[in-house]
Amino acid sequence: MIRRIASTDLAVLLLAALPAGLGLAALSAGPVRAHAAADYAEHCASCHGDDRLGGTGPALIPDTLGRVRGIETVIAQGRPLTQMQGFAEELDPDQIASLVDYLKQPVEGHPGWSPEQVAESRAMNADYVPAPAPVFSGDPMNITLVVETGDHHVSVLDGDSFEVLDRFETPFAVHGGPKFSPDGRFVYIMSRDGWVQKYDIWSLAEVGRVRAGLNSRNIAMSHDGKWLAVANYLPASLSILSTEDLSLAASLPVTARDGTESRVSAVYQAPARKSFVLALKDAPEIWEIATDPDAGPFRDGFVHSHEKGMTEALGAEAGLFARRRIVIEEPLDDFFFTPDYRELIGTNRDGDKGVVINLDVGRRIAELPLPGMPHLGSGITWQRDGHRVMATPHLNEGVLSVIDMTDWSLVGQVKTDGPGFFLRSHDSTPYVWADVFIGDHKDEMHIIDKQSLEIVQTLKPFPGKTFAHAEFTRDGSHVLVSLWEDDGAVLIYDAATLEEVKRLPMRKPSGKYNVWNKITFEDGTSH
Ligand code: DHE
Repeated sequence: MIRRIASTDLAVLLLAALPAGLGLAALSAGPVRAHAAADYAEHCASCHGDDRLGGTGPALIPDTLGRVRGIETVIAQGRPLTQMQGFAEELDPDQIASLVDYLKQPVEGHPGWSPEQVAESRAMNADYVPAPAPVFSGDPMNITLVVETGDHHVSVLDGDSFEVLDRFETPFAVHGGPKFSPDGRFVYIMSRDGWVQKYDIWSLAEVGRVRAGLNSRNIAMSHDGKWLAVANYLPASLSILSTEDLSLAASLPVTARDGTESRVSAVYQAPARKSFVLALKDAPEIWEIATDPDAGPFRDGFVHSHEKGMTEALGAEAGLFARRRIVIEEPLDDFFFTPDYRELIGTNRDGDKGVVINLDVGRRIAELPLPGMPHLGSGITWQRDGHRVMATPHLNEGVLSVIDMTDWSLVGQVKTDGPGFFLRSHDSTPYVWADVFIGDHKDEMHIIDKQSLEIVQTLKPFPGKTFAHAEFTRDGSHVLVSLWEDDGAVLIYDAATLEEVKRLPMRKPSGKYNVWNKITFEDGTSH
């Protein structure tokens, strides 16, 4: 007689087969999830970790998977040109669907990432030999890096000849701008899984990598190039690495004054202030961390008295990595800084205004009506009618707001064909390049006159395909734009004639970063 296995029996059998940490939550959620946990243990854990927090493969947790589309297809068919094989032979569609459901559940407990685990993850390239001079003949200050998210690589382009000098593998899912050392020789690249990779542009070689967090947002370079800060969602912390050898110099848990643990939305470099500035996701505070033991606002245990109901700033310990809290009325995000780093504009959660904070006095000094979710992090500035203005796209509205930075008034709004994500310009060009990343017009790039605020031309070389994110060469003579598709390309335009001069095939190219424009904090680029 064939005995039917009751689901409870099955659960007991599976529990014995599961790796530590996977069993109980899966089982308490029922037999389907227990099956999925067993499938995970059998097919996925060796690369993605028993705890789903990542290994040779990326972490498979809701924090990161929320962004990945077509997970079922990836499990069934794998990812071309990666180590992710397809499992259609081993798992039927129902099993794959249960597995996806299982992966979308939060991991058990409160995943942490200790300083010891950071240290253990550190892997320096034993074959790396620093070159005494660039191993290529082009201008090392005119190198442009292209992040290719299609197969997780970066292409290193000579900014004059547009020759690809190197193409190297990055950790999975790089996000945000890579950060260069102040001399432009080294670049640091971060993945959403918290890996930070150091690459030597002169030697065209990886120096090493380390996992600074489990789910990270972005990185920032200190004014002197000694420290690299990593903003983490998981654990809620800021990791500070030595740029020299990627060792962990400090790990700062982020807890608000009332004891609330907060994720870090982003960390920004504020070289003029010799500090890092942190946007906190879950608390009405902005943090400033000193990158110089003698940095001004921290030296005297800065304390700012405040009007009732207004913001306040409190002093902190002195010394390297001393922290200053600026208490605000509501959490702010997506910062844009004035060129002197005295003021920043952030957006609130509802995305209906811009709040200007003066970092010296540590309080709000102005508020701008900016409905439609302004994307201030993409803001750029230029001179217009003797005034410095800044422009920001909006993520929910087809409009570009232009703000006078002397009195924070709204100078004008440029109506675009849809919401955009990124803006770029350069001192040497009369134009702003603004993509229309979101919606039906994702295939367009507007060229906008910086003085008249008129759209002078709209490029649309590939109807129906995403065409976004521009970057200028060092002298501003050429502009690189991504055909943001798996079978994509980088198109290179003459910045004056707006004619295409070259096309380089790339795998879903996203951001592009010119060494010179980044290390000189060129006005036309976001930092
Ligand atoms: Fe980004 C930069 C946050 C979604 C591509 N993005 C940044 C930065 C932040 C940020 C804080 C600045 C980092 C830096 O350079 O130091 N991004 C966010 C979000 O909160 C958001 C909306 C949701 C999220 O999931 O994180 C988000 N970003 C995206 C995307 O969906 C994009 C288009 C594709 C992707 O790669 O994930 C994307 N973000 C980028 C790029 C930059 C970036 C290419 C760097 C722009 C630059 O020119 O410097």
